[in-house]
Amino acid sequence: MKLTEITIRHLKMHLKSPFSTSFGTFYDKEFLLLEAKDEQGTSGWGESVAFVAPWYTEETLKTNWHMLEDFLIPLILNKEIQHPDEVTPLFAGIRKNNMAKSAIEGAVWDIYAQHTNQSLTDALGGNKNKIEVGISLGIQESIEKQITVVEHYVKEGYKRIKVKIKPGWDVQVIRSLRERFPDVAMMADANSAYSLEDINILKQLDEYNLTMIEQPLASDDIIDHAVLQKQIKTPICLDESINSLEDARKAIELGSCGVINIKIGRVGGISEAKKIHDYCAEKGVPVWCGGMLESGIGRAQNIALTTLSNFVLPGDTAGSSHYWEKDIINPEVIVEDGYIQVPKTIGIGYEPNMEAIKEFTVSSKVYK
Ligand code: OSB
Ligand code: MG
Repeated sequence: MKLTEITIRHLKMHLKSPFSTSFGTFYDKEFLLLEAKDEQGTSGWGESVAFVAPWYTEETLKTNWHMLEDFLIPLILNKEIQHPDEVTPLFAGIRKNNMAKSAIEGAVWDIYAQHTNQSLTDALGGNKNKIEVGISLGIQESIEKQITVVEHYVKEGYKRIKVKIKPGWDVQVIRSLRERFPDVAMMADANSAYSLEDINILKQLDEYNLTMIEQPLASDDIIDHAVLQKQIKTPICLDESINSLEDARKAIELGSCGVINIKIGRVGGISEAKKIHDYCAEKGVPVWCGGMLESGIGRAQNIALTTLSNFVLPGDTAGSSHYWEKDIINPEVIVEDGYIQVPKTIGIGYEPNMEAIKEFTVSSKVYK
């Protein structure tokens, strides 16, 4: 295939309820949606998961647009591509900017799946008909409210509950939740809010039978996480620290984590995500698919990725209606009893809803 035209759209979608983390609160999701067309007129879709502000990683919506327009699109337009695995090497001369790269690579995977007449799941070698789903819940204004919110999603059947923690909103919250929900699979995500100076807090969290503690320490650290992992029995899950297969290899060799959260955008695309998955499988390290409050396009890719066999823990791939009044795909992603049925149709398994996409588009530009 050859990409002959790429459209970047800036979308703004309102979140049904605000989402609060240790680094800030989201009220809306603004992101870049990318549509690539090849010489046969096949459209493939990709989503950049970069946020408006550099809170989670250094990438933002605007830096992504800059990278796409000035570097990545010129590198890929009209280049002959046999397989999506060729996209990452094509971008190798551009450092980092993984979320921008991933938006194009995802669209290439979509076109590739369509050209080879298969679902993205089959194109990736996935082998599940349904996937288990967990949910990530933001920080609430009181412990009572947090308990009420968790209870709602436990009742909906989500297979694992993740709560966000930050200094001052940690041990007491987890203790209260554990007392109320003694048997629920539960985990905490700190989004890098602690340091080794807080080891006493982290050791207290170790007492509540959490499935894992996600990214307690600095976003670029694997050394201190290794020190911490030796002192707590709860597996550490790395999110922000893992941006490539190389990062995963080093973290596992150092003993910095027992679990890895794989996000397609953070690692630069589906091919790299698959490589990390394969490496972790070989090393006996379980993985799961994280979320970035994606629209249906990114969510569809997450679902396909999760069908790979070492995605043994429930991901943060909640249903469309948890986030939005209306998603930008048809049908929307539905979670029932904590499962998503994996679509078998050709491509990403969901149709872009052009009307909804138009409604949420703030600006757009076509490159050819
Ligand atoms: O750390 O996993 C995270 C959302 C935004 C930024 C970072 C994270 C998250 C989530 C939400 O936890 C997962 C989701 O529901 O998409
Ligand atoms: Mg996280």
